[in-house]
Amino acid sequence: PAPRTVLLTGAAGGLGTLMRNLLPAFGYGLRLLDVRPIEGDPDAVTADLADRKAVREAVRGVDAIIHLAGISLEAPFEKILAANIEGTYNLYEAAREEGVGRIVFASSNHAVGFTPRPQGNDPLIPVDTPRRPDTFYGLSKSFGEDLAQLYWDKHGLETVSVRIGSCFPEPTSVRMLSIWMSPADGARLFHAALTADNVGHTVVYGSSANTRLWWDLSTARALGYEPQDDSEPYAEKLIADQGDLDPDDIAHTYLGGHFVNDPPIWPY
Ligand code: NAI
Ligand code: 15L
Repeated sequence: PAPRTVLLTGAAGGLGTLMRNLLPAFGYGLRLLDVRPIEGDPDAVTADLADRKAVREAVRGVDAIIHLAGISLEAPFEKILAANIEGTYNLYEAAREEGVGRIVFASSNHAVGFTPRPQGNDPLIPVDTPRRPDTFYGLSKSFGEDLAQLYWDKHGLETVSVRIGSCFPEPTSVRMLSIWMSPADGARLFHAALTADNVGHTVVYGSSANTRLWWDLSTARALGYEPQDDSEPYAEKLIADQGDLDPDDIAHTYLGGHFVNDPPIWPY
């Protein structure tokens, strides 16, 4: 049966806020969790993923989990270790103990961020391209994908790992023209990931049907995802304002864009 009750971790964040507004229209009842309080939802769980007891209580009784919580940019390794690596482990352990059947994991393009972006007639990047993290952050997403594989092989806990491009209301850079996922397409993809049969551990890229797409959406489409949006209407203005991608600029050369030389400056 399709999941009805879904735990949304990271619900106070940018993507979490978009999804908690969009997903109820698909019929889900959402339980929200974040380390930051969520105004307007007295039932939201305010807890750190480090708090195993709180995490276990939060997963109890849900049909599935959308796991967005964590540090979402480059940061010092110790911070990434606690929030993204140990935090994701704590969530998977809680899900296993409570018998939750499926997790949709917010992986990232930065798990493969040091892959050269396609140019000219180069083929789209497939999901089985070797992982090449561009940051400690991307490394934590690579870990999350491996953790998901382990929990499928060993415990039968299913995951769809979504290597999200950039999910914001509008694309704001030339790179984002290639990797943008509109919030509406994001909700469609999460819905497909929650409802497709027999996903085992499936890795997909998360983006809209962009004219300038860099990667292969076939595994996402195989879940039943049908993207409706394309960043192309934003292209002319963004390129006029910012200039086109420069093949000699390292920050324009790889899938991960500027992350390949971002310092670990996350402030928290
Ligand atoms: P965000 O930084 O706005 O939200 C992350 C949320 O996680 C925050 O509300 C934060 O309080 C919470 N959080 C952090 N550490 C926590 C912990 N230890 N325990 C409980 N909650 C914790 O990030 P955004 O953009 O909403 O991204 C959500 C997820 O999607 C992240 O995992 C990010 O890596 C991933 N992602 C997002 C992309 C995007 O385009 N927005 C692209 C690729 C991946
Ligand atoms: C990510 O993984 C980040 O969480 C998000 O904030 C964006 O920066 C996105 O990647 C991107 O690559 O643009």
